[in-house]
Amino acid sequence: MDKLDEVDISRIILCTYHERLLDRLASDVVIVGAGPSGLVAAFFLAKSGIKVTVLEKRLSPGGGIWGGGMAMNVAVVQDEVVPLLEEFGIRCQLMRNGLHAVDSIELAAVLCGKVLQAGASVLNLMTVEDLCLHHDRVTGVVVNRSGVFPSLPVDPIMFSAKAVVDATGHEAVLVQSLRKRRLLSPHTVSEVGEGPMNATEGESFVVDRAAEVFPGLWVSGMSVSAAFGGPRMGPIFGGMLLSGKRIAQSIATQLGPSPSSE
Ligand code: 48H
Repeated sequence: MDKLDEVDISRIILCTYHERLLDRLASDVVIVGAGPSGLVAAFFLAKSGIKVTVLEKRLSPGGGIWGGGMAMNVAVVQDEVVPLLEEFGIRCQLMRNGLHAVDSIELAAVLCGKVLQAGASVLNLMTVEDLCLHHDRVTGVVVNRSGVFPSLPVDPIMFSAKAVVDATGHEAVLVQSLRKRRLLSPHTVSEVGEGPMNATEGESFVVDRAAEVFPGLWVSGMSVSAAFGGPRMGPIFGGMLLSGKRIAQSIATQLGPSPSSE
């Protein structure tokens, strides 16, 4: 093996990463949270030629997928989701009553790979701490390094986008940031957050109600329940995947056929 230059290795990381970071300061769509709904949304947006950047606060993208139910790495999905899994090349096994078992690790790993191959960029260890607003419209997100925020007095930077998706799961971080400033109409959002478990209603809710919650801010996945007061559904993931697909279609329609990025 040839002699390796340790500084070259560091130089490659620095150049590649910072080139990517600079390119991603302006996107068509920023998705906050790389759970099942955020990843599926990113895939379909990127596939239709939209410049999409996913910001994830943890080291590993995948959100709640890895843990399946109660840290048993099996994800359950319903019949309607099988064509979507087939599109990704993810295997599933029919178990009973229209319910299928999927290996959580395969689900998370394949989704991540497909998102990148479709052209989206995923930046991990990025904590979105706030939104940027201009003239009552969300124009981007305020981001700090995970580990830095909130423990050190370091100011964040900003990533701009024409549309921002809150896909942060139960926390609904961006919805909360508007809610606490009383910027969301009590007629459109719930004050109390998600409701008790009802798998059937919860699964339909996150798909049917995935929408723009404030000009420029969209919700998908569990954030939909948290925003509009829908039931939680427990460890079933079909609704999350379909919610991500639905929001991608709605955003693509709003942005138009050939969005331009600066
Ligand atoms: C950057 C952030 C921030 C932040 C959080 O929780 P997720 O898996 O979200 P969904 O909606 O795609 O899927 C929900 C599902 O996993 C689930 O919890 C279900 C079905 N529960 C049912 C029930 O009854 O309990 O992923 C959200 C992602 C995670 O990776 C977070 O780390 C990330 O968002 N995130 N990223 N900045 N401020 N906050």
